[in-house]
Amino acid sequence: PRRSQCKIIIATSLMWILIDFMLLLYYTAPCVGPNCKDNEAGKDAIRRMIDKANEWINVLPEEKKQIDIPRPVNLDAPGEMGKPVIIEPEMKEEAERLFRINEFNLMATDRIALNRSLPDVRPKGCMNKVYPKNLPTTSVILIYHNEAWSTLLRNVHSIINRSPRELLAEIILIDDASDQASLEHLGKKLEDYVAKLPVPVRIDRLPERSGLIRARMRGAALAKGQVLTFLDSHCECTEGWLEPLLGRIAEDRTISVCPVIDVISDQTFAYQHGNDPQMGGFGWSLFFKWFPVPRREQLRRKGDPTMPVRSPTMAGGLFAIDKQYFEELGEYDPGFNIWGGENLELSFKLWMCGGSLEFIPCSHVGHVFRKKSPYHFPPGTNYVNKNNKRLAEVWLDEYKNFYYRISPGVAKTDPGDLTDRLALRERLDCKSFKWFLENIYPESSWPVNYKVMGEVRNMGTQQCLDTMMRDPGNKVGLFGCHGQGGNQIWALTSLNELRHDEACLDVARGGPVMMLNCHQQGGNQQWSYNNKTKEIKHSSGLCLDTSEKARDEPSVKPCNGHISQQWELKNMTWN
Ligand code: LR7
Ligand code: MN
Repeated sequence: PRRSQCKIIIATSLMWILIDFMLLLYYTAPCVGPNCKDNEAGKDAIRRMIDKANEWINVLPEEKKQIDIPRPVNLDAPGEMGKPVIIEPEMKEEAERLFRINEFNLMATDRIALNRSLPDVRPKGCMNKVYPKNLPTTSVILIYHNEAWSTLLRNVHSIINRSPRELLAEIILIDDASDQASLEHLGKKLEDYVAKLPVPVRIDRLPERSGLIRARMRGAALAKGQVLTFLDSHCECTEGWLEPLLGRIAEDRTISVCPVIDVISDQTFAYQHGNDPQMGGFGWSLFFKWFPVPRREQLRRKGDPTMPVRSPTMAGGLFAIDKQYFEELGEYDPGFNIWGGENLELSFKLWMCGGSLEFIPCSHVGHVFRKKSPYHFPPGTNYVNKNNKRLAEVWLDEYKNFYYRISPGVAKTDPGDLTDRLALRERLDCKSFKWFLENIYPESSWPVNYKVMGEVRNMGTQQCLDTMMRDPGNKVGLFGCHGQGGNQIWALTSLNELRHDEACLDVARGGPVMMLNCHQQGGNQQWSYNNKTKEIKHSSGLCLDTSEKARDEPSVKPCNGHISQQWELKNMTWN
C-alpha cells in the first residue's frame, strides 16, 4: 500500500507539471501566432516554452525520461502539424534579408516550436507493422557547416521524440568548421542546450573545413551504435521513422536503407509529402535525379505500398547502414572534398560489391530542399569535378570515357592518388559498371545498346545538333561543330530515339524540333537514319533539315534529297 501511495503521489505531481506546462503553452501561444505583431516577444515565448520543456524533462526520475517531451497543445501555433508559416507583408523585407543566410526562410523556421507536431504521412499498412524486440541500436549522425539554430535543434528534437529510446544510442553532431558568426549559436550555447537533453548528444568539431564526406566519416568513427543513421542537419523525422530502417538492416546487414524523403518548404517550412516513393538515378553528367518507380519494381513489390523499393542510387544525405558493413565497404573515398559525388560512390559500391540499397516507404523524414547552396566553397579546385573524376576512375570502367566526353571539364581535372581506392575495388571483388547498368538500372539513359552515338553534323552548313544547354521542353539548336562532345552528343537508340540524356527530339504536326522528356513510346520521338541518303527521317515521313527562318535551329520538311537534309552521324569512340 505504501508503494502504491508513492506511485499515486508521483503520478499526480507529474500530472500537475504537465498541466502547468500546458497552461504555459496556452498562455504564451497567442503571442507567437502568425498574427503576433511583437516578434521579439514571440521569440522569447518560444524560448521559454522550450526551456520549460527541458526543465520538465530534467526533474523526472531516470525511468520517466523515457516519456516524450510533450508536444505543444496549441495546434494554432506556427507550423504545427506541418502547416506553412506565412510572413506578414510588413515583415517580408526583413524575411528576405534573413533568407540569404541559409538560403531558406530563417524567420519562418525560427517561429516554429522546436518540437512541433507533424502529420503521420505513412501509408496505411505501416501503422500496425510489428518489429522484432531486439533491433540493433543506432547512432544518428548530423553533419553541418553553419546550420541555423532552429533547423538543427528541431531536427534533434524530432529524433528524440520519435525514436524508441532503447534504440537510440546517441546523437552525434559533427561541426564542419562553421564560421565564427555561426559559432555564436553553434558554440557554447549549443553545448549547454544539448547537455539538458534526455539522450546523449555528442558534439565534435573538425579543426578545418573538410566537407560533408569526411565529416560523416568522423561521425562514423565516433559512433557507438551498431547502425549508423546519417541525416542532413535540416531534417525532421516523423512518427515511426526509425524502426522500419533498423528492422530491414536486422533482416540483412548488407542492405543500406533510406527513408522516403519528404519536402519541407524552404519558403514556408510546410511539411509536404508526396504519395509514392521514387527511385534514385543519375543522368549523363552523373547528376542525381529522381524517377518514378518503374513497372518491373511495382510488379516485384506485388502492389504492396509498404514494401521496400530497390533503388539504383540514393540522394546521399539520409540513410542508415550497418556500421561494420560500412567499414567493410571502405566507407567513403576520403579524397572526396566538400560536397558531391559520395552518394553515387556508395550506391555503386553497394550494388556492385554485394550489397543493396532500398527506400523504405514506412519511414518518412522531411528535408529542407534549397534552390542554391548557402556556403562559400574554399577557393581552389572545382570540388565536384574532382570528386566525380575520382568516382569515374574507380567505378565506371570503360564508361568513364563516355562520361568524359559529356563532361570535358571533369576529363581535364587531376584526380590525385587513387591507389587505395583501386585496391579496395579489387579486394571487394566487385562486379562491372556495365552489370550495374544492365541489371540494377535498366532505365538509365547511359549508352548500353545504342546504335550510333556522337555528333550529328549537317553536310550543308557543317553545324551540329546542340542542346544549347537548354532543359527538356525547349527547342533544340544548331551550332558550329566543336568536336568537344558535351552538348553536341546524340544517341540513336535501339528504340529509334535521337536522345541526349533524358531529352528526345520530338516533332508534333510538322512543328519545331523540340527536346522533350523521352517517353519510350515511339510516335513523335521516332526517327530513322539512312546511311546511303544520309537522311534523318521522322515518323511523320518528314526529313530533318536546316531552316531558312533561323540559322540556329533545325526544322522538318518534305524529303527532297537536298544537301541541307543530309546529316553525318559520326560514331564517337569511347570504349
Ligand atoms: O562543406 C560542407 N560541409 C558540411 O558539413 C558542406 C555541407 N555540409 C553539410 C550541410 O550542412 C548539410 O547538413 O552537409 C549536408 C548536406 O549539404 P546540403 O544540405 O547543402 O546539400 P543538399 O541537401 O543540397 O545535397 C544532397 O547531396 C549532397 C551531395 O554531396 C549530400 O549527399 C547531401 O546529403 C544531399 N542531401 C540529401 O540527400 C537530402 C535530399 C536531397 C535530394 C535529392
Ligand atoms: Mn540538405
